[in-house]
Formats: sequence, C-alpha cells, structure tokens
Amino acid sequence: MAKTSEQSSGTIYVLNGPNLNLLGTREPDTYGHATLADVEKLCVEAAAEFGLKADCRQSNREGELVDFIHEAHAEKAVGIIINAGAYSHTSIALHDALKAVKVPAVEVHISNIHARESFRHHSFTAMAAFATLSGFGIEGYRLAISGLAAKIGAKANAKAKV
Ligand code: CA2
Repeated sequence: MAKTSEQSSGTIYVLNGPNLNLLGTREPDTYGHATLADVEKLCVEAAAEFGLKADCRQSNREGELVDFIHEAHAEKAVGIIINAGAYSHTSIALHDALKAVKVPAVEVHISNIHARESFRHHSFTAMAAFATLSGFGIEGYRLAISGLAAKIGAKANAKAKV
C-alpha cells in the first residue's frame, strides 16, 4: 500500500541524560517549569509533523545511553536528538558511540551552556553532532527535530502548524 503523508517514514531517538528526569521539579530559573513528560510529548508531536516517530529515552547511566545510541543504529533510526546533560562535558564514550554509528545527531541543551560555568563550555557530544542548540529552553527540542527533518529530507505534512 502506498504511504500517505500522515504515515511515519522513520524513527528519531530522543535521548536525555542524567538528572533530566528532575525537570520541572527544581531549578526553574535555569531549566523552566516543563517536565520530562512535557518534553517527550513535544518531541512526539514535533516528529509527527514530519511524518516521523520519536522514541524517547532517559537514563542517569552513561553506559545505558551508549546502549541507546547503538540501538538507534541497530533499529535504523533516521536521527538522534541528544541532551546528554553533564555527560556532554565529560563523556568520550558517548562521543565515540555517536561517531561510530553515523546516525545524524543534533545536540540540545535547555540552558545556554556558554553563558554558564566554564566547565560547561566544552561538549564532547557536540563534536559528534552535525548541529547543536543551546539556550532555547525546551523549544530547542522542537527546533532540533525540525533541523534534523531538513537534514534528512523529511517534509512537513499538510496539517503541520510549524
Ligand atoms: O542545559 C541543559 O540542557 C544541560 O544539558 C542540563 C544539564 C547540565 O549539566 C548541562 O550542563 C546543561 C543538567 C541537567 C539537570 O537537570 C535538572 C533539571 C531540573 C532540576 C535539576 C536538574
């Protein structure tokens, strides 16, 4: 059967790292009031506008995030959106996993990491991503999905309200 513009033509893995399960519960001045569930809903809706699915995962463990990246490759995901939290600034393992799988990746940070402490200014995961977004709040995830869709040639469907 022919695929309609409303049907899914691929899956994006949306990976959130340590402590992002706490979103909406503290530090609202830095991270806002939205919860991780709100972020994941936003991602599912944003992906659907391009006929894509969002498979959202969160882990506080570096190795599990590496496993998710491998899984994205094994499952032939069309892209990865990753906010590796503090592991962005420390994890060569996540950098290497992203480089190894060659799935196009966008790094997102809710806060502007360059306007914060100097230890947040470098990101290993950014070096393995084709683009980064930092400081747009949770809207950064929607922008990242839109940018990824453009990169892979996924078109917004007719009903999209972008
Ligand atoms: O701005 C971002 O998205 C960060 O990735 C968030 C990380 C931080 O280590 C990065 O430098 C920038 C921290 C995530 C912790 O999230 C919390 C959310 C609410 C309350 C406490 C922590």
